[in-house]
Formats: sequence, C-alpha cells, structure tokens
Amino acid sequence: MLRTSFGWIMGLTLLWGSLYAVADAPTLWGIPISEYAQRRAQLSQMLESDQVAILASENSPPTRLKFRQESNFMYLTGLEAVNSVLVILPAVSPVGEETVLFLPRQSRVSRLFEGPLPEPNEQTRRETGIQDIRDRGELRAFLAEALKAHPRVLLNRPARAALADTIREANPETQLGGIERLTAQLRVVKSPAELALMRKAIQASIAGHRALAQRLAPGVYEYELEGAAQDAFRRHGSEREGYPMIIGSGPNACILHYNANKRRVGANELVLVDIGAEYSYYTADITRTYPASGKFTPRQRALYVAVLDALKYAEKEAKPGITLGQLHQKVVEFFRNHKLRAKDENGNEQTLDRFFLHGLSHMLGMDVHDLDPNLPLKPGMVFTIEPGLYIPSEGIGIRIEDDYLVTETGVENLSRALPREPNEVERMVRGRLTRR
Ligand SMILES: [Mn+2]
Repeated sequence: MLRTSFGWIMGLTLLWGSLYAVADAPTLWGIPISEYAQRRAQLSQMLESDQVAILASENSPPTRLKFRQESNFMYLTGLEAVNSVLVILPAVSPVGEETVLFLPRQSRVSRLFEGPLPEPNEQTRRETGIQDIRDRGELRAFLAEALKAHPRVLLNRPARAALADTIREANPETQLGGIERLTAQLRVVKSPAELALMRKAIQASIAGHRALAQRLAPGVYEYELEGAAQDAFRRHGSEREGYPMIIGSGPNACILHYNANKRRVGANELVLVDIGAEYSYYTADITRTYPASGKFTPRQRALYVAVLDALKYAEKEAKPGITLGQLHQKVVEFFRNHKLRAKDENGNEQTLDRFFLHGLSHMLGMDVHDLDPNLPLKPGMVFTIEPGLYIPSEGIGIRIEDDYLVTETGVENLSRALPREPNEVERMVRGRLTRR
C-alpha cells in the first residue's frame, strides 16, 4: 500500500529502475553475471576451511579444434578462456577473496589467429564481475602461499591433467581430490535462466527430429538423416550437438551407443534416433523410434506400445522424493509383468525386462549425462526418462526418451511437443512418403 503521492511516485520510479536493471543486467551466455557470482559464493561456502577449489579451463585455442569450455569452469565463470585457472577459497581464508581468476596475456600472434580472448584487464572485470583477476604468470607463487593454509585441493578434469604436478611441487603435503561431487550438487537444480536455455535446446532438438522424420524413407543413408537434423539444429541457434547423434536402423538399433551412422535404411525397418542439440552450453536429449516405411508392423507396434506404456508409467511415478534408481526398478518390474515375450540369443522365451539393458534415467544439463549427486528428486532438477527394448533375434531396437523438469507435485514433460503416439509417429514419416 502506498500512503502518499510522493511515495507512489517514488514507488513507480523504483519499479521502473528495477525493471530497467533486469532488462539491462549483464549476462554471459544467457546467464546473468550475478548468477555466476552466486554459484562461486555457494561453492566457497561448501568448502571446508583447509580446502581450496582449483579449476582449469580447456587448453586448446578456439580455432584449432572446435572449442568447448569444460563445463564446471564454464558454470563458474561464463568464460571461453584458454590456459586459465579459477581458484575458489573457503568463505574465511587468510589468503584473500573467495574468487581469484588467473588469465594469460594474449600474444599478438594468438590474437591474429584466434581473435581476442579474455585477458587480465578492466574489460574482463566488468564483463565477468570477477574483481580479483591476475596474470597467469602469478599462479605458481600464489599457490605456494595458498596451499599452506589450504592443503586439501579439489580439482576439475583439466586441472588434474595440467596442474597436479605444479601443485605437488608447490607443496608436497597437498592432498588432491575431485571437485565434481560439489559442483554436481550446485548444477543439479536449474535456475530460471538455465531452464530458459534448456527449453531452447529442446526446441532445436524437436525441430531436428521433425526434419529427420520428413527425410526418412527406405533407401536413405543414416548420415543423410544426421545432416537433416544438424541443419535444423543450427537454424534454431544450436552451436553443436550435445553428444554424437545415434541414428540406428534395423540391427544397428540394438547397439546402444551406435553413432557411425553409415548404413542404408531398409524397408519396414525401425530407425532409432537419439539426438540432442546444445544451446548456450545446455543440451537436450530426445529419442524417438520411427518406422522407415511410415507404418509399424503389428509386432513392431506391440513392442513400441510396451515401451511407450513403460515411459508413461515412469512419468506418473516420478515426483519429488523418489531417486532415479527407484524409478528404474519400477520400470524393470513393469517390463517383467508385461504379457509380451521375446526370444533371447539361445532361442528361449523371456519376459521383456530381459531386453531392457540400460539405466532408465539420468540428470541433464550442461552435459548430456549431467553429474548425478545421487539425491532424491526435488523441484528444479531436469532429467530424462528413456525405457527401451533391444531384441537382436528380431532386428528390433526401440527407445523413447523425453526430458523432464521436476515440479512441486510431479514432473513436466519439456519435450512433449514432439509426437510419440504410434499413429502420430507414422504420420510424421508418411508426411514425406505421400508427397513424393
Ligand atoms: Mn539420454
């Protein structure tokens, strides 16, 4: 309530000011820089007083290989820097502020070949909001001092490869460990800004599936389908795939991580398509299984419906408090109790659980198999559900996978815009066949 007109005007002014600030808040890769600061502060608070976190960036300069920053370094800095090191100290440390970033000075030659990279200067301080940015050359002396107060060191993957020796030389008493257990706890719950990026990744992936289904017909090569999906990904702003595309026709659908994608699709075969676009460092992960000729055989359809029913069952059971392991067990039982049977490699009839060969779910985020802190589900987590059946004796592999956000009461299927009912999936493929 506003008591005076002066207060009312002040209120409007403040509201306008804060709206303006939100619209104008500096971001890196779609995430406000204040959110990166919050992540670093949270990690700092998780550290015990004798611990220090040391995260290195990837090392290859952007133009040699197509560059992707290591996920934990990116999560905490938003910077595509190379040969750089982020040090996070516990909230109370005799050594200094909680965040110190070491960046190399760029050579003229590097600038010519790689373009400008972040350097230790005012511009980088402004763009990242990190105040204590130092020259990479000062790292060794800094560590010699810091490791005395903090002998337990937590490293990310590039730091384990590049800095373990330097750290042991600086202080032989040091104990080295991984940072991943802590960053997993931070990364597993997504902020609104992260969810917005994940929705973009999912949109691009759905466009990829639709383009691929349009292209599918007996006689096309798996790699043509890959190209169709890639084209749609890029048109939707995706920088790259979150993982190599799995496009397995016929017997290839039974090879769980098949990604050679070089076989010619035969008539009446199933094609298993597991693809995910990455958008601003967040990836989707969506699987559909398409009938190459636009129509499932009766047997294919019966098995497809069994997998779809397993997915719908898991969707209903998924809610805050359950673990992914418990959800997996429920689906194993669902398949065990299913009336359908199939033959194993020795020709013996088996229940369907015998043909469900991988985990039901995994966390999803900056990495396709995002770090799993092994916690029960809670609101804000994003994960997949992907039941599958693989029956080599029939040349049939079927998987259906959607991406879910945990809500207060259950889950929201973020990829529901992509059809998965058998009639709709047939229509997606036939759209192409009838137009020829
Ligand atoms: Mn998956």
